[in-house]
Parts: sequence; structure tokens; C-alpha cells
Amino acid sequence: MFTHKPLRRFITLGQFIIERQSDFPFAKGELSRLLRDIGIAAKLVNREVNKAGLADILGDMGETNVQGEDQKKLDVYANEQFINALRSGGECLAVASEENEDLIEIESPVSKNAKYVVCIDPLDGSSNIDVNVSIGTIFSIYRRKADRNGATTIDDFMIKGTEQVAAGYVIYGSSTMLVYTTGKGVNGFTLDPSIGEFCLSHPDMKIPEDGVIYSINEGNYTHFPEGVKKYIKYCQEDDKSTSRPYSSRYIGSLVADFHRNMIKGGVYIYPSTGKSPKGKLRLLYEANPLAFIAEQAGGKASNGFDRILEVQPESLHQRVPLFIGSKNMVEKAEELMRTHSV
Ligand code: AHM
Ligand code: MG
Repeated sequence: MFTHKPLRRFITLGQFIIERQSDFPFAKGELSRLLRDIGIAAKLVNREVNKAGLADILGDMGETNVQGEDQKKLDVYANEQFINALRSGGECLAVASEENEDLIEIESPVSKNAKYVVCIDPLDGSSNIDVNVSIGTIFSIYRRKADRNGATTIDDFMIKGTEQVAAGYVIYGSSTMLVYTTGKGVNGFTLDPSIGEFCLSHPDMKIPEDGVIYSINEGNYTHFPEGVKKYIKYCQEDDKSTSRPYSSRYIGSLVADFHRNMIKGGVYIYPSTGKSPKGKLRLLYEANPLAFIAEQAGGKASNGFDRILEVQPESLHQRVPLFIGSKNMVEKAEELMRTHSV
């Protein structure tokens, strides 16, 4: 006899965003549309990332970006896709991108009434593109202050991470996922290539309070602050009661390292080093959005002493040391920083 199995309902990113719009009584759909625009650009970038080995798109562009790093062709492509999507979507006033020295003002008739500004790292971990390792996009959305009008300036971006209205990342990995928060928990969507849609696969994500993975570029050990050296030794000590020694896992692609730790529990650290005395990662494009997600998932993000989200930005491309992941692991690292590195 033929019996109907109940169909499993799948929820696309678009449906989810619309369903959650009522979380923001003041919003009239602009934030939802902005998130939708980012989702569309992510699909286009994903398509190119997936065929990177086939198309003549690998390799250096022959130019350096504002931080003096080599730009890869896919970095440039991703940057253009996200900026174009935000420009034509009409909900964004200006974009600060890791790939552009100055902010990009969006002057378009459709953006006249836009309320939001966006910070973006269009393709993070791009040194991994040529070797087929996961890379990502990180973004962060702020509402422009109501009392400001006229041209968008850098001041519109010098806002603490606590003011983010949404943040997320896309991981182009063995599958492609978009994970985001609007301050009401964290949800993850996996791209189903057969229908070209991000589908809700990881509802209400939580980072385990404890973990057994530490992620840090130990090649820089000699130049680490004393507190970080002590924390690495702590991770390596034998103590069955606290599941130590921990495992060391470092992909060198922040989104991928963060995403793994989000799911399995762990800590990612990029402290100050001899080469990068203020740390390597950028407050606006990398640390703040991931800190918002970490906290929303029950984790923690710190510069070793203070909450990342409370750091006052002073410039667009400002760098910051980052300790992020499982709450108890970040707190242990902070304890050793306070004791040994003040
Ligand atoms: P990028 O934004 O130029 O790609 O740099 C950020 C990347 C992170 O993804 C990664 O965690 C880190 O740099 C790796 O740096 P290092 O090679 O110094 O360990
Ligand atoms: Mg980056």
C-alpha cells in the first residue's frame, strides 16, 4: 500500500528573513532586503569560487590593496559583487570594504532613503584560494545615526560593535553556508546547489561553553605576549579532568577556523606579534561581526582584556588582537593575559 510520508518543510533564507521581520517592529523591510542582497551576492561569489580552478581567475591581480597585501583576482571579483549588490539593492548608504582604502558612498536614486551602512571583508583568507582551502566573506550592518544627514563620512563607521544591527559570514567550504545574526540568536543556512537556495540547516546555533581545540599561528610564538605563551602551554598540559592536552587546529582562514570552533567548541587567537604589534585582524571587517555572532551564540570575544564589541573604532582599517570562541576558553586566556601581559 502506498502511504504518504509527510513532506519535510525546508525554509529558505528568503522565507526566514521575511518570517523574522516582525522581530523588529520599527523596521519596514529594509534590513530584510539588505540581507537578501548580501545573500544574492554570496551566491554569485560562490559560483566563481567553485570554478576557480577552471576559469582563468586564479592567481595575483598584480596589484596590492590598501594594506599592502597582494590582491587575488577573486578578491576583486567578490568585492565588486558585494558592492554592486548593495548599490542596486537601494538599502545601503555607504560601504567600508577591506579591499578599499576609503569608504564607498552609494549615490544612486534608489538609495536616497537608505538607512544602513555596511562593513565587509569580501573574501577573507584569500591566500588559501589557490590551494582549495575554505575561504569566507564577513559582513556587518549598522543603522546610520538618526541625527545625521548629508554625505556619509567616516564618522558613520566609527561606531562600537555593540551597535551592529546584523552581522554574518559566508563560508565557501565543502558546502557553502551563510550564518547570520540580527541580535536574536544565530542561524545557519546551507546552499543547496540543486535549487540555488540557502536553506535553514543550523537553527539557533550555540557555541559549546568549553572546547578542546585551540587555533593560533604558533609560528609566531617567539613574538607572542607572555600571557598567550602561557595559554598555549596550558592547552598543551596533560590534565584528563579538563580534557587536556587540547588539539591544535589552524587553517589560516579565519571564517573556517571560527566556524569549526562555533560547532565543535574551541578558541581562535590572533594576538599582537612582532610583525603586527596591534594584531593582524581588522576591527570593523573581521573582529566586530564575528564577536557579535560569538556572543549571540553564547561565546565570547575579547582583545585579551576587554570585550571586542566595546572597542571604540578610530579608523576604518584599524587592527585589533582577537581572542574568540568558547566562553570558558576565552576567559582562561584572558586570565593569563591579565596575570602575565599587562
Ligand atoms: P585576509 O583578510 O588578508 O585574508 O587576512 C586574514 C587572514 C585570516 O583569515 C586568517 O585567520 C589570518 O589572516 C591568517 O594569518 P597568518 O597567516 O598570519 O596566520
Ligand atoms: Mg580578512
